[in-house]
Amino acid sequence: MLKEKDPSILFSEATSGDRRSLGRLITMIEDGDKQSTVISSLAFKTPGHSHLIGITGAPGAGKSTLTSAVVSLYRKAGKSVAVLAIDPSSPFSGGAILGDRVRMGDHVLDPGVYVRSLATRGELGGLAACVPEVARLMDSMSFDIVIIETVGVGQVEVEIAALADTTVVVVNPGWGDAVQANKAGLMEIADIFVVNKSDRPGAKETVRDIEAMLDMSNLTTWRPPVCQTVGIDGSGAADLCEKIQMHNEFADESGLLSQHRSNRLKEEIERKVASELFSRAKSMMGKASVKSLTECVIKGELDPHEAAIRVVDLVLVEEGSNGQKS
Ligand SMILES: Nc1nc2c(ncn2[C@@H]2O[C@H](COP(=O)(O)OP(=O)(O)O)[C@@H](O)[C@H]2O)c(=O)[nH]1
Ligand SMILES: [Mg+2]
Repeated sequence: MLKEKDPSILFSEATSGDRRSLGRLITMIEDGDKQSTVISSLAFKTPGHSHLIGITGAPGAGKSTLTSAVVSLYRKAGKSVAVLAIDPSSPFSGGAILGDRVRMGDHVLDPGVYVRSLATRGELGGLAACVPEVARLMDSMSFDIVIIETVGVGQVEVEIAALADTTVVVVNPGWGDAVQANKAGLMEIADIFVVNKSDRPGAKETVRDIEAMLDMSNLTTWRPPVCQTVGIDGSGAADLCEKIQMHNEFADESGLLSQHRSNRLKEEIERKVASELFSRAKSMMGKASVKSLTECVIKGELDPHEAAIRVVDLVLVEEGSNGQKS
């Protein structure tokens, strides 16, 4: 077993470019390690200037392929890039997803690129809570660009995708895809649409469908542009990068970016409060006072909701008395 190092030592090693230390820090955040609060606070105190880009869409839409193409362009422009791939189906924890490793193959040896997959281990809610922290760690490591690739199905994934400064929604040619994206709630979070696999028939029609959907929605400020790309040969990737840049500048100048970031912080606190309370309440379940409440519910003397309220009250009372002691 590797002895865990002090997170502040790992942090300074990671800052000076040690990728193993960076990897270990991420694992600690992923695992909800006790030390992760130290990492969070170090990262928070060392802000960088990253532009956080979310790339989302159905499995197989070409997100990883497109990400790789976009990374090449950023590298040509001299920007450092971190890619966080979130794959709910990945059986691996901490390692790179095999397919993505292949698609990101051109970049593995490039010191200006860091690719890491975040595994969910069945607990997507937990992941939603740790993604902002990992993204902030990447920011404090001074990456210019941080890309989060996530599958755009399911509420939590859509939530993760919406964490980004700029959210790119990837669809494929075919009417069904735009409709699916709409149903999954991706229309609302998209800052930019991409019709990838535009080498296939029906791309123009899909662009038109998306434009029609946009015409029908009440857009107030930014109208998401619709790009066409071919991930496998990189066509359209430069146009996508340009649109991403345009969105970033627009969001920055209009105040949308700082408003979005403030909302994100607020949501992050809410999520943390919920998970803190949950774990504290859970640790109370074994206590005699809670056991007797459970007994009352089983006997039919108390309903489960009332019992739950009393458990929460007990947690808060306990916190209060702890506070007085210290
Ligand atoms: N024809 C075609 N195939 C593509 C394109 N982009 C990606 N693919 C292929 O689609 C498959 C899924 O791509 P991947 O990037 O793994 O999708 P992800 O699941 O969204 O990350 C792979 O076999 C890619 O080679 C494209 O523009 N055109
Ligand atoms: Mg992928």
